[in-house]
Amino acid sequence: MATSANIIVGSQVWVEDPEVAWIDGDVLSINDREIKVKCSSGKEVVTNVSRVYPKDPEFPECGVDDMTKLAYLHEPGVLQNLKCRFDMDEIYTYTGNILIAVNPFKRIPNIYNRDVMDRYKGVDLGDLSPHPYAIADSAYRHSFLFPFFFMLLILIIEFQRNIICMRIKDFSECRQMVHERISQSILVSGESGAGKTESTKNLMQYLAYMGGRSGGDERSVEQKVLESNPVLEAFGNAKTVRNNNSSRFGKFVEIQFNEQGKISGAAIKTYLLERSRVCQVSDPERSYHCFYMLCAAPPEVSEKYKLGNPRTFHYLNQSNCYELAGVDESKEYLTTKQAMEVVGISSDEQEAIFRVVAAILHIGNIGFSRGNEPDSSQPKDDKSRFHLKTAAELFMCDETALQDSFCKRVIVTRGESIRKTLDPNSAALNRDALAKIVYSRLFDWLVSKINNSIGQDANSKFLIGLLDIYGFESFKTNSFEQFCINLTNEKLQQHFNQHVFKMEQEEYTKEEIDWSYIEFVDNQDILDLIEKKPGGIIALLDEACMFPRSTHSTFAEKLYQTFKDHKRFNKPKLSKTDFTICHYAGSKFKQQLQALLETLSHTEPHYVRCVKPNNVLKPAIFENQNILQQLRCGGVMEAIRISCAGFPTRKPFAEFIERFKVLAPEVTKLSDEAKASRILLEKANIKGYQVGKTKVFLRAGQMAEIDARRSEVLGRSAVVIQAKFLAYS
Ligand code: AOV
Ligand code: MG
Repeated sequence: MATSANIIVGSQVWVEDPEVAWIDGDVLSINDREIKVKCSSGKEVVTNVSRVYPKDPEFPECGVDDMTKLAYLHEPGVLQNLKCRFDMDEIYTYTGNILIAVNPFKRIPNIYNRDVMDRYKGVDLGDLSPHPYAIADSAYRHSFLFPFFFMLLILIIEFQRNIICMRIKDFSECRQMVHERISQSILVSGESGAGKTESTKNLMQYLAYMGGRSGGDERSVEQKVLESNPVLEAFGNAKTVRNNNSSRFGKFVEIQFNEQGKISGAAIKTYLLERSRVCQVSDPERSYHCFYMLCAAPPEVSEKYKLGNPRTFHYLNQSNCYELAGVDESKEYLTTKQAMEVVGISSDEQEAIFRVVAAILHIGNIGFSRGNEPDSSQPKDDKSRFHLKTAAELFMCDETALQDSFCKRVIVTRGESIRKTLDPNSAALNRDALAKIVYSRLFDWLVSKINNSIGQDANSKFLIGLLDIYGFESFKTNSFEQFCINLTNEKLQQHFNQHVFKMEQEEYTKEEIDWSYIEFVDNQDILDLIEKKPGGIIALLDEACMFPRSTHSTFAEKLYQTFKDHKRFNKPKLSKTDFTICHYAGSKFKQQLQALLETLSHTEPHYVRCVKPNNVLKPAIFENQNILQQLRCGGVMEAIRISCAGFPTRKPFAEFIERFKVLAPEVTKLSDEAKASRILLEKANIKGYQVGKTKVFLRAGQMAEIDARRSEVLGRSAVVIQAKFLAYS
């Protein structure tokens, strides 16, 4: 008794399971729409036939390296494939031209080195096993396929916390240089700890290798670019609950190339370093790595800075976490110094940097008690006075001036400045504010120092931009920062939606191709709610800021009134000032964001989607539910569906005819290119293709078929080593 085309009693199927998402089993009986399945766990379940998927009885033992090769393309199939590859340490899998990277949480030997880079050099995407090198190679080579230069962008987008503010330099100029050519971009995304930074480093490593000069000069531009990573990570990364090495800043690296395709300069811009972490850490997280390294430095160093056990410092001991498994902080200190050396930071400068880092720890230990006058404060005891003195020495400033900066406030009125004393609480807040500002200025100084040392090539011929930002954020208390961060993510998600979904559909429509539209989640309404002029939240906030009497509650009241019927806007029941926006996953800022999106809209994107297999950050644990959630949120499932259901491979008639004219040389005499293309397709015995107004549209895998025919005709080996399922337009 058959219920649907391919499920009968005895069939192997997948059924939903609350624990493992999908479990396999055999169909025991079918009764109208009800189906009884004996699961491989031994459990018997009865479910509706619409909730059961057929399982591929011929599923290859080692899976497939491209999802588009799956015989049955559905969620359980995708999950089974990722899992069986993950179990064999095959962490990369294509879905068409999207690279899915599952974080192994362990070093997989011999997959990132010079030999491997050599192998990927100049090889078409899909001809070798999936790898970030293949993505970087195809992007790099595209710049040379087209004789004149274009801009290449690599974007890292994450789905847990996210920041964006950037300016794409001279983009219009680049546009002119590229003429009609389409720029390339690689978008790397994933939640915190999914492996975005590691993936970017792999992409950078490959680009540095391709764009590097031979000779192996330790201080070449590409070496400096690569070594900027450990330096920035030492000062801008920290252990969080989600990632032991979480990037706490946004970063845009623009790599400049000369005519020969060699790296000739680079510019690094950083955004919104998380400042609060300097003086506030919650268990089991840590502050920035540099603090712990410096405490673990050789004794002569830590003595010079009067440091020691990190447990003795208030800024570090609010959390019980001091060590990182597998990390030797004293070694990290030396490694960081070496990297600083490579990027051009002199020993004197290193000394100055570490003095500031140490001084911050010391000021954190200054406690305040009430002073002699009412509402005044002073260091509370000898210990506090010792730390104040040490901090002043390290900062090389006057001790009294430093104390005043905590305990007094200068109020400037018309032409007059008045000093007001502060109570102990306010003094402590002042102290923390100073620590945060000094640290973030130190970070900015480091970045500008690295930039000066690497140098800019004003005459560069093309650029490669790498943007490493952090994803959707949701904390117990969410401020304006999170609002901006999440708005950015929405915009980037929209970009992804647009490219993978809207563009596909628009292209089909433009080419008048028969296409049953697949619905996708459109987040335009959220963006309108926030950004629309006039009337959006930001416009209302601007307005509120101009009224001196505005308060949190008057602003909130205005929002409640304006958006009371908006389906994306909610007022929490008991609050008078909070509001919620239901957005996809569940900051100058705007102009910069606009510039990024403008740039992106002119690029041909490639995607790397990083997946975090578990929340305990351990190898060999593959949590189905968790992974599925990431694949769904990031739009990967829809992307797979669209690219496979549709016609992922497309070629303009002229290019298609040029490539395959050997199959029927007479077609070159035809003026009707569509007809000529049809003849070639018939000759190659291709079924189910579509011919649009200007392009040929092929189903996944068909390009490989025609290529095989062409090889046969050319008398070459007809064996296609590995089918390539996505050709570039
Ligand atoms: P993220 O950039 O996505 O998080 P990372 O790139 O820092 O995540 O990766 C987190 C950790 O996972 C790394 O420190 C490694 O231990 C491990 N890891 C990731 N990719 C690989 C790989 N290919 N091979 C081996 N280990 C890997 V955040 O910066 O928190 O969003 O803001
Ligand atoms: Mg990161």
